[in-house]
Amino acid sequence: MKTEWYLDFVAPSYRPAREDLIVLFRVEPANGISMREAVGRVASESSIGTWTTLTTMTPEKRRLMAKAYEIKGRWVKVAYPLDLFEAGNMPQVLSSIAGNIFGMKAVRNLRLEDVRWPPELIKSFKGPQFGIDGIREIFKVNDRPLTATVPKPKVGMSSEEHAQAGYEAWVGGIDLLKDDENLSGQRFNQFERRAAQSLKLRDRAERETGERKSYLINVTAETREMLRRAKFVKERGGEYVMVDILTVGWAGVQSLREECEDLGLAIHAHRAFHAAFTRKPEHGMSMLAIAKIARLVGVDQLHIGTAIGKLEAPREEVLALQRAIMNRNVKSGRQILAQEWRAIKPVFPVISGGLHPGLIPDIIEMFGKNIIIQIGGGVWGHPDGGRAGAAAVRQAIDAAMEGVSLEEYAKERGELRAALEKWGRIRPK
Ligand code: CAP
Ligand code: MG
Repeated sequence: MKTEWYLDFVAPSYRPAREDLIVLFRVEPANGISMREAVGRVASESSIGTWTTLTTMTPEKRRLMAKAYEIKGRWVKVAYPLDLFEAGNMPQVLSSIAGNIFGMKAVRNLRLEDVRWPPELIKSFKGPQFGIDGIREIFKVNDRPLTATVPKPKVGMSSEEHAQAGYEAWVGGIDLLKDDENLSGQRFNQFERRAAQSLKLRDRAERETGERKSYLINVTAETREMLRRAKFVKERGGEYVMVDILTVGWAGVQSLREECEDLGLAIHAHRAFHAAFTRKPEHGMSMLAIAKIARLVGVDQLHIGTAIGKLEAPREEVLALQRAIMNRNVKSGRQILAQEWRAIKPVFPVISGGLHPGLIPDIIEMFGKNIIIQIGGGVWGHPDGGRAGAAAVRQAIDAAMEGVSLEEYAKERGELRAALEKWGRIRPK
């Protein structure tokens, strides 16, 4: 009597259909388990199977079986029939392709590396409301990176201090004030007070500088509260909400995306928590897969790393992330599946983490100018304060865009000179 049917999910000669969802997995079988047995278990457990044969199976149900169809070393591609998934329901898709399988005894390690999203599923998600062109339209700035800063210390300021820091940074030259990922509505910095006061000073900074300014206010909270906070931001004249996409979860992000469609608010996505499962190449889920989900669900801006800052991110990985969220069509590559994005708009890449003016030319040289550069400590650690730190950031960008060395540019610009004297070109650890 046959007690298991895992190998029924292995179909090396299968050629995926256009409407299949395809996942690229890295699979490390447990001792005593062959690669075929391991990939059969992955395809089975993530589609319709379980540990043993079933009396309830019918030919009709078998058409929902996933198929492991390409095994190369530790890498396998699994094709999933479209009917396995509910259109527009990201949590359900991930409960399937990124659910139980990570805990199976049959695999010592398992990593979900990339997902090729089929056209039918892509159509069921909103994608970014504004995209890069829409964001640049708000600021009327097309010839340089946009800039953002987070007041530091990241939490601890009162609403008044936070708003004042925002004013200093805006008049110093920064485009976007940003809340830190763990700032929401603490007792000493209530959300409504911070929003109201910061947006009032934003208006003043716009009048004084003649430049558009905005505020990425963090609405991260229980979902209904997030929607309430988004409405509050709209009433106060804000253009954005910021959300920690992984700690609120994809259902929360989808609800916020729906609300922001009605309110006409852009979404800035922070990815705090990602390194809990993206950092190890042998187990978990790649930031590439996360970034593509974020684009599908519909954020307008997304942190993707710096390659040279304080947080771990190999240069090639960050560049691949940038292509995945910006390009209309992504070519297949090493551990990357080809992806057509059809009508889904591009997402603005945010380069952030351990940056300061001395690193700006390297960043622009690596990622180009169609990026947002976020600098926290590199502004608020400036010897002459946040306003000077903001000015130094803009001066470093102007130098890079004019092809002039920072040192040359700093001869006539004290704020940049002071930043270079403090940090030079150091790359934080
Ligand atoms: C950067 C930051 C951002 C990180 C997040 C921080 O501050 O505000 O959260 O960039 O990482 O809290 O560290 P600094 P990533 O500019 O002072 O480093 O962008 O890789 O998601
Ligand atoms: Mg932060």
